[in-house]
Amino acid sequence: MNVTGVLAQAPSATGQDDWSIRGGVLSVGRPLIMGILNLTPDSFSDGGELPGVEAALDRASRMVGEGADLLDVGGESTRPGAAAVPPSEQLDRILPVIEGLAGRIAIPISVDTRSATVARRAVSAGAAIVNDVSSLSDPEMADVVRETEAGLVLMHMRGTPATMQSRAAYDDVVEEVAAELGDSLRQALAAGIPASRIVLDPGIGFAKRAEHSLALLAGLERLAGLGRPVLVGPSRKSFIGDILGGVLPRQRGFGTVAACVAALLRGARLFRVHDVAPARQALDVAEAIRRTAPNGS
Ligand code: HH2
Repeated sequence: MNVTGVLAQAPSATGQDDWSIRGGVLSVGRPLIMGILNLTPDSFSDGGELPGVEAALDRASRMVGEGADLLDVGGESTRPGAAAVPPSEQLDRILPVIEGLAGRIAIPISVDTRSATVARRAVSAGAAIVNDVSSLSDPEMADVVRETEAGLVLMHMRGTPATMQSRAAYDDVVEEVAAELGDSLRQALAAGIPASRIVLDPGIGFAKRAEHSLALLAGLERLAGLGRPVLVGPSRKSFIGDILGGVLPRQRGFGTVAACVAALLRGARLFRVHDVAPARQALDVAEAIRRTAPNGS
């Protein structure tokens, strides 16, 4: 299937630098950093690090101070093999923090969930974006996003976190992910969600082996060609550990920064990371170099 230009736009077309979210518009004219706030006991790199609301609010304030543009709040780990967490449990984890953040920080909050129930409650509590790693698999999710006017991250995955690694088989990973993300984009548009509210994510590590994640990061221009800004989430993921001889997730900070910079130079505009300060420095410097290059890329 030919998915080039689903929106009939060249990558630089007017409007592609803007992301409409609930209550405003974010410009991706500069690289945007989405700081990760995992309120989970079992996330692959930082599970259990933020045991109470105060610890979470402190971490959030620190990330804002370090230059985060968005905060992504999640109550469910989606690491390979993880089981789904019931909506009520996700809400118990995230709502007090979103409510606390809503009056305390000036940057938008996204909610990392596959559940429409969780998304609706989170947006009511102050979230402005739904980050759905399952790309609208919950039949109610498109309605929630349309009705609340939230921004939407559509991420590529096959199956569920519990099953996805058995489906990491591709002949041409870049073309297949572009086609499948294009299908998700069309589904969202058909459900009445405006293109201006959507960003696209190749789903690094989701139904991907290390070679697939590398190929996708190297081939991001193809995804940018779908006509919406591209977000990447390489932070601390296993492909970095594989390259570096098995270093543990918390020691993958420099590798994460390298992946973000490489992704920026291939067309990504949003970066989901655990460690905001190094990503901020690296991306601002890389962006300045990119803009100075003779062809601006
Ligand atoms: N990765 C994770 C979770 N959510 N969302 C988007 N849009 N893109 C990603 O790559 C992405 C994501 C997994 O990372 P993490 O939150 O650190 O781990 P866990 O799922 O174990 O909580």
